[in-house]
Amino acid sequence: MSQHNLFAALRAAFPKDLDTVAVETDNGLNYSWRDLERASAMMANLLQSLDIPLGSRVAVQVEKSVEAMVLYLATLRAGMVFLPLNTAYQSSEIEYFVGNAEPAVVVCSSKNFGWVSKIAFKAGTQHVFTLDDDRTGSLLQRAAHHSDQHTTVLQKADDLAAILYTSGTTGRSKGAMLTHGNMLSNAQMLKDYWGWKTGDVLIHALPIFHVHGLFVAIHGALINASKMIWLSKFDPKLVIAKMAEATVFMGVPTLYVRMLAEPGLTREAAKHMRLFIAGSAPLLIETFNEWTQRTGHTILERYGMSETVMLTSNPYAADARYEHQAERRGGTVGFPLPGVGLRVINDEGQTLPVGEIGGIQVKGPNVFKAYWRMPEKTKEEFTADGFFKTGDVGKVDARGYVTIVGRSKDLIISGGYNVYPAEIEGYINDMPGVAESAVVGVQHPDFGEVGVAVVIAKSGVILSGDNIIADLKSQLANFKIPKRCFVVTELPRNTMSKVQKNLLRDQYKDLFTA
Ligand code: MLC
Ligand code: AMP
Repeated sequence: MSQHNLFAALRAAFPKDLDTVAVETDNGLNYSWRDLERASAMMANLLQSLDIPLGSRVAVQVEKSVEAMVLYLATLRAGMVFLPLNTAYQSSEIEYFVGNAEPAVVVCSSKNFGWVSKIAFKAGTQHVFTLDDDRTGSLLQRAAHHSDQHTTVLQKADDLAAILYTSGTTGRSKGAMLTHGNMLSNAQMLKDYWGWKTGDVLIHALPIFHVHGLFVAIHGALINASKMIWLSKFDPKLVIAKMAEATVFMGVPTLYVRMLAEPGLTREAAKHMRLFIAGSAPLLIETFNEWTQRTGHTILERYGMSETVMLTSNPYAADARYEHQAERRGGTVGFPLPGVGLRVINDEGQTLPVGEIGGIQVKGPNVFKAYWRMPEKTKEEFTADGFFKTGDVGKVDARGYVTIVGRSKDLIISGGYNVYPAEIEGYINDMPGVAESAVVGVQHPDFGEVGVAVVIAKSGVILSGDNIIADLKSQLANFKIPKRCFVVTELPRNTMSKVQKNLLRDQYKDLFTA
């Protein structure tokens, strides 16, 4: 069997001189390529010593650190499946993911060990380790006893590398199963498409529990043997200061908006940079234009999903191999990437002509295998001829540029994080005295979009919006909390009695922008 382990391909790209710097952190540490190689070998040996089968899930909820990235590499290396979890998730959210994925290993911050281990042991997990962002924790202590030599476990392209939980259209979160082949094909293609060069340096300022920071950014740098400037948290001033030593930056639109608010963002500050990439949420044309004016650089916007990694991208430069490549166009997400099939479909399932708006469907080596233990859901989300229904609504123009105009899925994207109104409504509806609720997304100058809750009380009950928000905060990840909550006497309904969310969105549209 030939080797398709994603780690093997990333490792093969390491530079000849393993003692050069691979990662430089914001607290003054330098990790060489040899450090990544040895530390991931030790952790991979530890995972294998646990006597758990190949394909076991390793669920990880830890603060951002280089060691957390090494744990990701070690998991691939050992033929296990990485399951990253947002650090904002609270116990009921973690309970669901751990119960559903049944990980053999759970790694958490030591401050959360009490409640996380309780959930994990209840779900049958045998091994719970801690890992903190100051290079401490039982994971590192245990790994220190293992050899720094390790032979990467053979994997087929179709073997599972990671599970990313995402809610999609309705119901509970679904685990999107991504294979080694999904991610390697995407990473190799993007290296070429985005013109990665020898000497490129990436500023890594995103969290590492979603596609953008974990896969697109890390794979992009590693497969090009590029150094990463590793920021534990996004700080606009620090990113601008680091631009003098870097060439590539990736961010969600909120990061660009926040950097534009800094007077230090100038052409001079950005002159060493080669490429600014944005995605995960719509980039406003105003942000796109202002960035060009202030820095002289045109942001390259691309579009992707947890289920598919990257799907479309604006061009890096005009390139004869991709006949239609031309300029980066604000307001569009560019062209389907090489190997990605993309079509726009109407409600009857017919492919629409140029310029017409419909549901976006995609196909390609990057598209995930299935939803974890949900064969019915998986079937629903694919067409008979193998296209995945993204839930995004868009159009393709005559030159092939794709524009996303909306979503058929009821989803709010806030600062690059997905928030599912149905989930929040479920929590509000369970509160005493609540008759019904609706959560809608409205424009926000910083986060792009935020949730607003509109609630009806049961007859005779007096509710307070602030109390509802406080109650939600005690149960849910902070980014999911609606920024405002209104208690009203009725919700707008259509003739079928369905709440008309479009009217609510309209009613509250200027709440944060007026
Ligand atoms: C933080 N807050 C948010 C929020 N992030 N509210 C709404 N949406 C968000 N995204 C709130 C917190 O609840 C808190 O509120 C307050 O802001 C301060 O929290 P914080 O953690 O200190 O915030 P900050 O560090 O400023 O974080 C903002 C951010 C972060 C933009 C840096 O959200 C972020 O890193 N976003 C990137 C998400 C990302 O990587 N997405 C990629 C998905 S992959 P309070 O009330 O408690 O004080 C994907 C596929 C693809 O979509 O195509 O890439
Ligand atoms: P996630 O499930 O977190 O991976 O989020 C994927 C969703 O983010 C997509 O289905 C889109 O709705 C949205 N998205 C990603 N990139 C873009 C973009 N450049 N413009 C608009 N929406 C985007």
